Amino acid sequence: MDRSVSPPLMFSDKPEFKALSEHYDHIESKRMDECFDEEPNRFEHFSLSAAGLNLDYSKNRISDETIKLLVDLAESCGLPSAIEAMFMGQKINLSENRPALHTALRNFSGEPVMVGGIDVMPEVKSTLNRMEAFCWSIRTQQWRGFSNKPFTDVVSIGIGGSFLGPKLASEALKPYWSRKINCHYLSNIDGSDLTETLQGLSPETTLFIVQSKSFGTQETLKNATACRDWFLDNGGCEAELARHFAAVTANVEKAQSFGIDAKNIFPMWDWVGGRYSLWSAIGLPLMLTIGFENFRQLLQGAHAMDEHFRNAPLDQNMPVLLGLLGVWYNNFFDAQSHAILPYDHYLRGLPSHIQQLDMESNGKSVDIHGRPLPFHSGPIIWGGVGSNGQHAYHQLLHQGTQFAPCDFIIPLMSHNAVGDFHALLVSNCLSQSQALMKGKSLEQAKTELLAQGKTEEEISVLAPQRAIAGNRPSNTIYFDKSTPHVIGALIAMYEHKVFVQGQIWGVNSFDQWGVELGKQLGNKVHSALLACHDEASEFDSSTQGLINAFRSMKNKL
Ligand code: G6Q
Repeated sequence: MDRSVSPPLMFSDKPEFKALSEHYDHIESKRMDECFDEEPNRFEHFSLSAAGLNLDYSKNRISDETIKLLVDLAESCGLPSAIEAMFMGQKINLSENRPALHTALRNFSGEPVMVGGIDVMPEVKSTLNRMEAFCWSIRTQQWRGFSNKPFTDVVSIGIGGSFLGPKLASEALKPYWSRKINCHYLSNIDGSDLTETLQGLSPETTLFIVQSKSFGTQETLKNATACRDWFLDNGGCEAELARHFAAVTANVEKAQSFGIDAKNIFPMWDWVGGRYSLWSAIGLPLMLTIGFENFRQLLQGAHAMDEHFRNAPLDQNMPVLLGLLGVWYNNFFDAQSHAILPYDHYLRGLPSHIQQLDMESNGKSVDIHGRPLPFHSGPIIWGGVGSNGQHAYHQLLHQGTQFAPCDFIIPLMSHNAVGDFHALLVSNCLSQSQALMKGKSLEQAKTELLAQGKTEEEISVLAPQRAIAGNRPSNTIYFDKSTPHVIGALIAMYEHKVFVQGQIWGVNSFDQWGVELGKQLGNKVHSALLACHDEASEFDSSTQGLINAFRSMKNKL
């Protein structure tokens, strides 16, 4: 960044923001159901397909003018050149002085990607080849456990970005699992997670993959050590550790000093952020269960979305439109959260992954020039699988004082055709977005109550409680089936949506200083919990009081 040039205007100081604010005043009172009445082809008009995904964004509080003004805003915030800078490997992660190049991990274009004058693609490809060979030897049972039995279980040990993406993709692609290899994820520093994960596994047939970019994360190292102890205590021996432990890390030295054989260590690069690392060797446990070809399909789906994001005009660009719609609600309608609602059992992990991706990337209150933001940046991301959510938190979506735009996500075909189940699931999904949009008028509520024989007095109290305002926006993302290609495209689409928003708000979407602070503080409290005697406290009275409570319980055991 050239510090001699004064920083650009923040997005809220730009004339394009002012134009949108004025437009908001006109459109705010407009009802979407009226728009649908007035525009018979609104669905086709506000629909888009890319990389095997379809987006219906017609149930949004928008007109053509809204999209035009949002695109003007994106242009004035330099989005097109920022997209190019990311793909070209420029150091867009300014606070850590490095590129953010997850797109290189799924780059099938044949084009080089230069970092510091060196093409990273040969190393990316050779790592993928190594992963393929590793995967092949395990899946064809050439590589076996210490008692010569084939591997039946893989335990992935990692947390945060080294956990949520692979876990989501493993669950999403369960129909593609080889029946011979099960995949388990161990993340939390919680003896219960460890115990439950190892329950029923045999050291003879279990492969552990320690997944840590830094190889310095407390939870992961503790779990890895516990798994190694379990292996050694249950028939394994030091000499056989190399057969049963692999690692994915940027810190090869630390992995080796942990005891992992150099030939079983797969690289990570500093230009891949944890939450963007599914596409790297961090995807190894997934590859072991779904096979190399399906993993490649996942990468290709993501690459197809990358190509779309890089080349489509902004007003026909899926991640751009989703990002801009998010900005529209966040900064003009004052929505402070966004719900991710997959109607697919296999996609139940999607809200957690998108939550990390979005909140860790754009949960920032200072821009890349160090200026405090006078507006809201990343929203709270939450959600869960439908239709379960309909019987729970959807109430707030329909009638709460909080306003949360939603993404409904649904495959048109199920992997498990059971009677008319899928039609029922789809009908729940479609009727929810319809209900959010249309609501139920006070008049309708009154008519219903009248038909039930209620008195005027009762109706005046009950009808407002039963009326549903509607006009609540949602996107519907639908596709033929949850295939590896589609899942790759879907995850990449959200990655790029987050990038678009970060660019508009002017924040660095690729650092995470708050998460780093948590890692440092945890170690100090841990030492205090284990101390045998009181030392001068460096903690506030609440933290010290809680430490004391733990220690006195420990002393009673
Ligand atoms: C992701 C974050 C964070 C990270 C974990 C694990 O973008 O930086 O979630 O992935 O803290 O870190 P390691 O992979 O270094 O163990």
